[in-house]
Amino acid sequence: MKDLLAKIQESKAFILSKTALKPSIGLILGSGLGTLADEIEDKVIIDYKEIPHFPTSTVEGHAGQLVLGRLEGKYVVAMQGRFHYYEGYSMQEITFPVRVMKAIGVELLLVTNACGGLNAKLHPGALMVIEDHINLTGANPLIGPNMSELGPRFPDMSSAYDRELIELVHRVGAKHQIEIHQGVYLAISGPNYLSKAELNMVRILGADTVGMSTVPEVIVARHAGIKVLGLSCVTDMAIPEELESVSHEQVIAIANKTRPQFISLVKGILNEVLEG
Ligand code: R1P
Repeated sequence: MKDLLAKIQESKAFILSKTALKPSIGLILGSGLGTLADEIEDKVIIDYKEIPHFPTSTVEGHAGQLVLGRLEGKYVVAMQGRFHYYEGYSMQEITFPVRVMKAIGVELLLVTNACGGLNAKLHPGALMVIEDHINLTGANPLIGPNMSELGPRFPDMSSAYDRELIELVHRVGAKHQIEIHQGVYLAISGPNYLSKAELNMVRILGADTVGMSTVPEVIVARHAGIKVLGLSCVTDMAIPEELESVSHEQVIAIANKTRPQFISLVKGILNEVLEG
C-alpha cells in the first residue's frame, strides 16, 4: 500500500496543477448545504473522481466535487459533498481530504452538517454552532501507526472548536438577525437513524444534536493543527418522546430551506475572519 504521505502529495500536486490558488480556508458542506459552493467566485471545479486517491461521493445531496475560488474576498476550497463512514470507506479514507487541505495550505476548517435536534429549542431549520463533540462512531481516524509529520500521537481535544470563532458566529448571527444556538454534536456511524431508546441514551450523554459525520474530520483537522469551526443545521426533531419517522429526503429538503440564512451566516463569518 502506498505511503499516506506520498498519496497526500500526489493529490496536492494534482489540485495545484489545476489552479494557482492557495486557499487557507476549507469548507466541508453537509447534506443539502452544498449549494453554498455555487456562491464561490472565479471558481475552479475538480471532480473527486479525477483527484488521485480521493474517494467518490455516493450519498444524495453530496455533489462530489472540490470547488476552489473566492468567497467574500477570501480564498477557499470547498468540499461540495463529504464522505461518511457508513458508505463503506475507512475512517482514514473519509478524512483524507482534510489531510490534503492541510497540505495545500488550509489553516481554518469550517465544517457543516445536517443533523437531528435533541432539545426543544432545536427545531427543524435551526442553526447551531458546535461547542464540542462526542465520538460515538465506534471508530477513530487516528488508529494505526502515527505519522509525526502529520501530527502528534496523542492530540489534544480539550478545545477542538475554536472559542474565538464561536464568539464570531454569535456576533455575525446577531448582525444578520439569525438565531444561533450552541451545543454538543454527537456522531454515530449510521446509516440508520437512531431508535427512541438510543436517542434517549445520547441525550443523557450530553448531546444537543446527532449526525453521521463531522467528528472524524474534526479529529483529523485538530491532529493536523487546523483551527476548526463547526456549524450544524437541524433538519429533524430527534427528541425521543416526539420522534416521528425521518427520511433523507426530508433532511435535504429542510437543509435546502435554511439556505438563505446558512449562506448569509457563512458569508458573514468569512467576511470577518482573518485569513491565515
Ligand atoms: C442523513 O440524512 C445524512 O445527513 C447527514 C447525516 O450525517 C447523514 O449522512 O449528512 P451530513 O452529516 O453529511 O450533513
